[in-house]
Amino acid sequence: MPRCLIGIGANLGDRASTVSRAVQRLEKSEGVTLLAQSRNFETVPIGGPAGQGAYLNAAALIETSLAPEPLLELLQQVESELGRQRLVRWGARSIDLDLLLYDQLELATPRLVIPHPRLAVRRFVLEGAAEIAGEMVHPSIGWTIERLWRHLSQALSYAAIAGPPGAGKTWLAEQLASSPLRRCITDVSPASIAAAVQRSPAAESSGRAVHTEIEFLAGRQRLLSRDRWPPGGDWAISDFWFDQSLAWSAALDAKGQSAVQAAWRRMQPDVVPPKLLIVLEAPPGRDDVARDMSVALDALSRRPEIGPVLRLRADDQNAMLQEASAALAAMR
Ligand code: A4P
Ligand code: MG
Repeated sequence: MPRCLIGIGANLGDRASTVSRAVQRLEKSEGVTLLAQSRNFETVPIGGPAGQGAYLNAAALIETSLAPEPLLELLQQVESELGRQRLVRWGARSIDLDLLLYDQLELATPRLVIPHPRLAVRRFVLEGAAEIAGEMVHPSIGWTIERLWRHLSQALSYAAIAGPPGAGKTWLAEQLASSPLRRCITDVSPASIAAAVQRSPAAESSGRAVHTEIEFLAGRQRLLSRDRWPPGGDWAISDFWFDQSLAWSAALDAKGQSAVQAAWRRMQPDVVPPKLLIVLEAPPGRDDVARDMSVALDALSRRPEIGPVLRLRADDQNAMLQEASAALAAMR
């Protein structure tokens, strides 16, 4: 029978009592067996209206004969029995039950997305989940819950933004970095790259386009160098992604592509990898180049070593900023 991981959150009323009543109610439901329940963790509210009380968060592991949609209906039924009201997104609630994982299933319908899209970027979810289901694998990232949890504490607080031209990467990076302890890492300027390529004799032999891409890699390597990474601070956010050259190089011939890949492989060990990769999708109505770029970046972002990825639609800037800000706050 499928094993499912349920996230539990409460920040109104008698939180501990509501959490245990929710778990008892699930346990008694037809087709559900409770396998494990985590401790309760007190957490600061992330996102939503200011002034909310602290949350109690927990996780439960169940085995169930219910299909995903009926299981969601059961969770929502239990939420309403326990007084849940839906007034504003991320608003205070007596109880929130999220379906985090349904075995290895990946599903996206208008009503239900599995794995839960914010699972990998939330300390308040992963703490309880790691306690009872550390060995479960996040099917789209390919990492265990335990590894995702360790990543939150161990990775340097660096977020990279990737996306096609015109998606709003620089705007988003500047907005996210606009609080005191954060910094924005702005991409190398195309003009300085063009000047370097102009001066270089190597550009003649390898070809201007190839050489340009390798100069971009070298400039970004300097910006992201492990050796020069300042200690402490809150997030650093770059308006580029080191690996994006691998997408750009798709337009080159085979020889050019392997030259760019070889340069990427040589420099990559020195580069700080993002703790979070934010991928902006192509805004609607963009040209084919932007769409091809999006497809290539999406494929690169799904490689097994990448870790947590936040995919955002670029057509609503405020929604994009709200999602990304909440993710950065939830990963600290
Ligand atoms: N939905 C889609 N996929 C799922 C899924 N896998 N599990 C749909 C559950 N629901 C899913 O959810 C909105 C709609 O999402 C549902 O109708 C369902 O069809 P909701 O529970 O009605 O509203 P919500 O919870 O306000 O929205 P959302 O986006 O699910 O919020 P989250 O992501 O659950 O975040 N801070 C702390 N410290 N602790 C928390 O627990 N929780 C939230 C809510 C924000 N900040 C928090 C906490
Ligand atoms: Mg919810």
